[in-house]
Amino acid sequence: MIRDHEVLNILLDSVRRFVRERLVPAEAQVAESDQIPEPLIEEMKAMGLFGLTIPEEYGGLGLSAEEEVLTVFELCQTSPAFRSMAGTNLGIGSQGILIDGTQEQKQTYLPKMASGEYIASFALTEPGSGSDAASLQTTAMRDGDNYIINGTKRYITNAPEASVFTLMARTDPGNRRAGGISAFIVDARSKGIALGAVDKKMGLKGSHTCDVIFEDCVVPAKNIIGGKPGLGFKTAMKTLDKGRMHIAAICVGVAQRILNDALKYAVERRQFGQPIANFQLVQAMLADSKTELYAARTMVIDVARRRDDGLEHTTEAACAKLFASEMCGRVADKAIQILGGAGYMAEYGMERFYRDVRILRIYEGTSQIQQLVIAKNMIRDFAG
Ligand code: COS
Repeated sequence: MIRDHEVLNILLDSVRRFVRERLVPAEAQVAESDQIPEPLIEEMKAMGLFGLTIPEEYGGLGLSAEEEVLTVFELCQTSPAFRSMAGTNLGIGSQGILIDGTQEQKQTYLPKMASGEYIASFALTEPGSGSDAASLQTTAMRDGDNYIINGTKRYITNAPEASVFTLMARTDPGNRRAGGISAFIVDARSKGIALGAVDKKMGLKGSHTCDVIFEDCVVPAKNIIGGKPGLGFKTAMKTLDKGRMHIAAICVGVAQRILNDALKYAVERRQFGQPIANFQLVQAMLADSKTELYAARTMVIDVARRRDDGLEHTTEAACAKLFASEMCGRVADKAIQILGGAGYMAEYGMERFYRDVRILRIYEGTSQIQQLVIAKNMIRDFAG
């Protein structure tokens, strides 16, 4: 749903310009230093990029899902590390509170996330619990008006920068599956929280992950999202429905940038006395990439419209994430092939994209988890 085309176009134009003039020139430096320069982060905050998805009443831009994905397409015409800096505030870090939080929780946390004053992180994955999220072992034991948290969370995006965690922990030790899990809002400065070393990753330099270790960390009981224990797994799953649509939009944006660069190279690079874009085997790679990119873009917009219309979209979000992330990997692979030797060399930047996009098929649910979600829902719907 696009509420006002004119207003949206102004936003899209300014994001496009910011990406072209400020972020693209900084890509190599960010990859080299593994750090996004502070002035760029401040500019992102000032543009409202940390609050795109947070409603206006809490200080955000309150974009509809369709407006959000169109904005993400633009924001991701550069290294996806930049989006990642704001990404947990836009998605998995804030959405649990937005979807299931109490009015007081929303009022306390969302304005600070929208402005970027707080960086929010989503702490679900553990050393022993990844795809099987319901098996998580971090415990939260009731103690008067508090809960005492113990356990380790792993690969937590933006944890080194986080002010607040949306944490999933087991409040009912007698229930080893989903129903025993609650979601908490945890202040990152709480006693009993330690951070592991920043992970050394294959790509996405400038975006940081690390372990978060909870040792007798005291969290007020009023910080359970929604106020009721036992609903945390569902909050996490609803958050991931939104997150998967968002990741699919990233895939479309980055794939578009990769394909633009590959096309430019193919038109400019000459071999056998002519541009390599004249050769049909190169054209086939360009055309196949364009076709599946268009298909993914169409899927993402459809999921967003379903979400805006209040329709069920768990299956469609999983389909879009599955297709778009696999598409992005294929487009990056073909782009390396089109660039040939240059594609393999760091100075051209394409090998960086190739490494960066690999995570898109893994986080917020691997491709195999998306397949499971899709098939499970198909079978459930068939049974009526
Ligand atoms: N929205 C609302 N509720 C949902 C839901 C959704 N999208 N998906 C599941 N639920 C509910 C189910 O309805 C069920 O509720 P009831 O017990 O009341 O029936 C409950 O949650 C448990 O669901 P289910 O039995 O399907 O859970 P499973 O343990 O089988 O796990 C998968 C489901 C595999 C899909 C889940 O663990 C998952 O998404 N894993 C990947 C985790 C992930 O993406 N990690 C990345 C971390 S962020 S980088």
